[in-house]
Amino acid sequence: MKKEILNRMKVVQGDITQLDVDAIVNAANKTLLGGGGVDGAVHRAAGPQLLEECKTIGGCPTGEARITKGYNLKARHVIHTVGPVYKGDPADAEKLAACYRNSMELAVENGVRAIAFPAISCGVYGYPIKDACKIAVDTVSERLSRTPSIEKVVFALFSKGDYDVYTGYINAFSD
Ligand code: AR6
Repeated sequence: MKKEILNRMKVVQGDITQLDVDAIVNAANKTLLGGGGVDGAVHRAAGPQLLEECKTIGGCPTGEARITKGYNLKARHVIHTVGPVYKGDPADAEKLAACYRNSMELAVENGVRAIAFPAISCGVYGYPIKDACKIAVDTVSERLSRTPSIEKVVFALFSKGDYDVYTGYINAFSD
C-alpha cells in the first residue's frame, strides 16, 4: 500500500462518539431506530433529535448507508450503515465491504473530509475481527486512492484487542 494512503488512515482506541471529525459512522440495524452497542452510544450522545430524523428515513437495507445530522455530537453528520449478521457465507464479506464503500460515497457527496468508522458488525452481529479488519482497511484504502477529497479515515476501536488487530494489520504495510 502506498505511503500516501497509509498516512490518511489512523487507528484509535476509544469511544467514537467523542471524536472531532466531520462524520462518524454508526453500525445500525435495518430499522435505523437505535439499538445497543455503538448505535446506542451514538443516539445517547447525539440526543433525541437524531431518532426523530431517523424515523423519517424509513430504514436501510444491509450494506447500504444513510446520512443524518450529528446534533449534539462534535461530528456534523452521522452516516448510518447496516452491517451483515455474520453467517460465514462469502456474501457476508461483500455486504461488509459495501458498508464501507457506500459510507465513503455519502461522505464525499456531503463534503466530509474526516470520517470515523467503528468495527461494523463486530459486536452483536458476530463478525470475526481479523476478517472484518482486512475488509475494512482494504476497502477504505482502495477508495481513498480514488477519493482525494477525504483527507482522513479514523478507525475507532472500542477494545484494546480490536485496536491491536487493526494496528497490526496496518503496520504490516509499512514494514
Ligand atoms: N465507540 C466505538 N466502538 C464501539 C462503541 C463506541 N462507543 N460501542 C461499541 N463499540 P455493535 P454490530 C464497538 O454490536 O455488531 C446494535 O444494537 C463494539 O465493541 O455496536 O454491527 C444495532 O442496533 C464492536 O467492536 O454493532 C444493531 O442491532 C463494534 O463497535 C446491532 O447492534 C460493533 O458492535 C449491530 O451490530
